Amino acid sequence: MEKECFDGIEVMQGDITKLKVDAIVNAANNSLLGGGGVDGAIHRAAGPELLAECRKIGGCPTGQARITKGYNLSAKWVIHTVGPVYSGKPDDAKLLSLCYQNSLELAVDNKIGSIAFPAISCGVYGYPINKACKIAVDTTCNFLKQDRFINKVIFILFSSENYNVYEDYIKSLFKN
Ligand code: AR6
Repeated sequence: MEKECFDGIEVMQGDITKLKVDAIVNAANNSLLGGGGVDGAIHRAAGPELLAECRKIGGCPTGQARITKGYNLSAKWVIHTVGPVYSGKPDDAKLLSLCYQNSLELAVDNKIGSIAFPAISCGVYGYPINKACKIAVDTTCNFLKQDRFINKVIFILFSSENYNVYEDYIKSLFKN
């Protein structure tokens, strides 16, 4: 992994709803009608207009992404993506990688320069954080190598354990 692709990547611990970035990514479900975890937090912070806009979209397949406005959030946009429920099968990794890829593509299409991701699928959907972290970072790095429009990608982790996993993985890439 080349160092240059990490120039635009930042790892933070905290609450994604508080971030001042162009877009935050929501770990949604196929209905896009809200739920618990980060999805619930984003809908609470954005206000009811977010749910109203999501209703009009009519759902989202796993691995794909949809965009709405951010309403009461500091972020102008919310990109909703649906991660896989972890099953231990090879498709999990493909679908999780697609979540990052499709969210980043949607960001570029909408001229979004800064974007923040939570640990998609790592809560209720049960994806092991070590595996998910590698997919998140590798997919994003490969994307940033090819597309220069996005200048900042933040990975924001709720827990210190998950934050340490991301920090350790990124550090380990530089040792080689
Ligand atoms: N900011 C950043 N990260 C957060 C926040 C927050 N405010 N809140 C939780 N996390 P999860 P999933 C972390 O369960 O596994 C919903 O009900 C959390 O600690 O939110 O993709 C949807 O509607 C965890 O590491 O998403 C779906 O039904 C990570 O975000 C389902 O959950 C993701 O946990 C999606 O499950």
